[in-house]
Amino acid sequence: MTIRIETIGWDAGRAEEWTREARDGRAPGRIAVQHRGAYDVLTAEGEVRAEVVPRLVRGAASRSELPVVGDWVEIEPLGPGRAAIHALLERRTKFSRLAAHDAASGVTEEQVVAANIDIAFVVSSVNEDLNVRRIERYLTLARQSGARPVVLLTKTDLVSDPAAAVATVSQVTLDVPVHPLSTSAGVGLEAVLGELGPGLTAALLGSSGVGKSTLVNALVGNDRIKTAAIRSDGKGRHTTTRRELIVLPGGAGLLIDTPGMRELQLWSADQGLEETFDDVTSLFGSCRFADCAHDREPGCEVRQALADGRLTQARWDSFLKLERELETLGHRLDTRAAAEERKRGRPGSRTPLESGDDDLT
Ligand SMILES: Nc1nc2c(ncn2[C@@H]2O[C@H](COP(=O)(O)OP(=O)(O)OP(=O)(O)O)[C@@H](O)[C@H]2O)c(=O)[nH]1
Ligand SMILES: [Mg+2]
Ligand SMILES: [Zn+2]
Repeated sequence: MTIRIETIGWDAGRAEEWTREARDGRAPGRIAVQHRGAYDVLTAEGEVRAEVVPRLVRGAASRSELPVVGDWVEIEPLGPGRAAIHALLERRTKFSRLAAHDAASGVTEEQVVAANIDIAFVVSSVNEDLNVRRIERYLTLARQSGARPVVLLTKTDLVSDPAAAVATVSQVTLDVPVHPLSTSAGVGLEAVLGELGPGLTAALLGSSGVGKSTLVNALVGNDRIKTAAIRSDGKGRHTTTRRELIVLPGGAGLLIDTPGMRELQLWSADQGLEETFDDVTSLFGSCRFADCAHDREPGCEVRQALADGRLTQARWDSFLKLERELETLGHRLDTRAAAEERKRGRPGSRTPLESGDDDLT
């Protein structure tokens, strides 16, 4: 089945990028699913199964330089339904976190969860799982991604006063839109579609069980993706086990469904943190001392804002926590860079790349 390649997100900028290099016999494709060692790739000629050529794997300094869902790649058709991936096109945006296996292994590695997304839907349910601190954490990475963040509050049918939940969340989202919805009741889906558009790609990001796949199915119009109820013993979480790029019917856009992340640890996101906490960081300029630590210094605007209620202690603590996490990550990255510097030149010292995934943390 052939499609217009614009349907899967190709645009004039990509066409221009494509012609900058000689690509005889090659075609553009977009990663839809990553398997162990292979990918499902969408092309104008249909879907193909493709592997990355060894040269590309060898040249990658880390796993984050290999294709992930949403990436545009250069493929060489190898016969019906098969292809080889030769190159990665420029990543315009990427939603990254600290890879989940790191705590155990001591490795500090970026995991690109989704690439080339235009919109980052931060999904949270409004019932007892609602946690504004977690939303701030997601927004920090969503703003850093380069995509436009939008918050979706699901399962409004489960609470008596959804407007109260929207109001609570809106206190920490600043200029980011917040849409309440109930997929079960069919309420709010137009607002989600309104954020999308032809050729635009949105990733659904959020904890397990908040209803990401249920929303995808509702927008696709059938039960494309398996979903499961959360039981009182917690079973029914982590239903989705892979990330998948899905083309919505009628050119409404593209969605990337992701497995719920139990723990979202920050990858480098100084800019994202600053923007997410613009109300906080904008106070710093009014402190009496330029190097104010916002602790006991006289004339501290942060302390003043905490005292007169312009800033809540919880939001200030949340900012400090995320800032410390980024600092720790920065130290780990510095240590890693120094170690790599020492190893440089020694043959065979590069960390071996594994394919496969580790979303289910
Ligand atoms: N009451 C209610 N339940 C919903 C709604 N949307 C989804 N659910 C239910 O929530 C449960 C989890 O939904 P999923 O779509 O599988 O959640 P998910 O976010 O994809 O979860 P993972 O794949 O584990 O990340 C299912 O039982 C859904 O039927 C809603 O709007 N209202
Ligand atoms: Mg799911
Ligand atoms: Zn201060």
